[in-house]
Amino acid sequence: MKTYSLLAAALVLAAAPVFAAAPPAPFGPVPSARQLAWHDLEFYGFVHFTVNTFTDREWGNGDEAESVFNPTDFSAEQIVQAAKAGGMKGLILTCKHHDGFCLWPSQFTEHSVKNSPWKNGQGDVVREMSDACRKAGLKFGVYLSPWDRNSAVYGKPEYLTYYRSQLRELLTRYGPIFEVWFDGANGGDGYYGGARENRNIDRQHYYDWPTTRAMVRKLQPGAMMFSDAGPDARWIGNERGVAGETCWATLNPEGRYPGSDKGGLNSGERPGADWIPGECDVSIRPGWFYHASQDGKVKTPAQLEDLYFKSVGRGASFLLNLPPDRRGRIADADVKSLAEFHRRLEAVYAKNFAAGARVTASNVRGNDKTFAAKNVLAGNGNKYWSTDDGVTTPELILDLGAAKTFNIVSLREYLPLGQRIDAFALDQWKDGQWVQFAAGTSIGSHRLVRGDFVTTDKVRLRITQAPVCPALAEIGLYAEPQKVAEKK
Ligand code: FUL
Repeated sequence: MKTYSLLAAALVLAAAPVFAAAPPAPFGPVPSARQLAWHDLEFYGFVHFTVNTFTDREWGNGDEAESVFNPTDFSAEQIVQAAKAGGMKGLILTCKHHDGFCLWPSQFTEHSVKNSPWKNGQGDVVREMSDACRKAGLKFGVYLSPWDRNSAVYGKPEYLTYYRSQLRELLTRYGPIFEVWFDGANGGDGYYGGARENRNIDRQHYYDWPTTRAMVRKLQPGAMMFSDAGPDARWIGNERGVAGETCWATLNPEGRYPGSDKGGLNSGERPGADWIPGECDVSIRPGWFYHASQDGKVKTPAQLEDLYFKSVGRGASFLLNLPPDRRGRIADADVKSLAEFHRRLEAVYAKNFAAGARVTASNVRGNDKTFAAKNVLAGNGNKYWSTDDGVTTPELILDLGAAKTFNIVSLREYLPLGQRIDAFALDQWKDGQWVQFAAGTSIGSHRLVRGDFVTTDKVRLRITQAPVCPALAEIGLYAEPQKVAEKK
């Protein structure tokens, strides 16, 4: 009787929530809900398309006749399908580039598709692209160049009303927008309604960004705003698509604005006042716009893989540009390379060699299974392994049960609690002892350690530096079949 009641009491106590350890306090700035949703995307595309496609230029002057824009076989479906087959989760369209030509029939200018021969002026590229994206389950985003070399009022206060009116059209007519891209390239010579002169503006103050940002927040609360200064995602500081080997999701936005040249974008800043993760933009070809002369220079699947590991694998996102040609379609070579890149990544992620491993850790927060070491295998991002406060350099061991061969280690922090880990090391069990095979710094949203093949039955992760206890959401072990094949 006594035994039974003791047992019952023990069961009650074990199940009682009063013994559950509290989650760690967040560290530093943490992502907003819109940023968390965006982090999940990881890979999406840019579509650079305008008069430049037909004039063979990268920057139009603003004096291009509307009649120049005349794709012979435009297909939003083809573009979207190419993106989807490549594994992209969304597309951002250059609705207006520096030349000022609008891909939608804006009511605020004559310089748009409505005065082009394409579909007898009845077409709307933004409409077709946003519809096709939605139909295919891709997110849709807009690029609206702040610099406008066509507008007569560019450089004057009236231009801001014009810019915001256009932005309002884009944010209210085409459904949910996942990202608004504010380019920093700005000012200089242009057509400017016939003035043909040089107009330089004060990049920091002219655009009154706070007002524009507030408008975007109001009209599209879910939209990320991208620029050299965030506020939601930042430029990575180069157009090669490469994030810093160390890349923090945090930044000090003070004194930054689109076009500011302040440094620190490639690696982020730690400590940083705000959560402003990096986005790596790069084109699949040398140019942002289509040029037939670059048909032989499409990036190979191996080059795209390299970019993926140097962007997504460093906690940033990968924004790859696919420029439609004069038909208004993505050229075959680009479609093929992108699809093969995707096939290779799928092959990598098809098998996680850590799945089913026995996971132990030097410390588990409050000995509570809510924070158990094995949470790093859950793979759904909602669970994490954490340690007691003050335990900042713990280790975690994966016992794989049998020797496995891999060359990629995937790590993710639990982002709602901030970026907590400064540095880590990875060891393999070899000839009766631990031997280090990799080490790194920032983790954040995703860290992919890609190296030589390792064959072992046990892997150890050591957190070597952290200001607070870690909250780690994932460890995965993968192998690149392509590399195995290439080695043979
Ligand atoms: C730059 C622009 O000047 C390029 O033409 C391109 O749009 C690139 C994505 O951003 O600042």
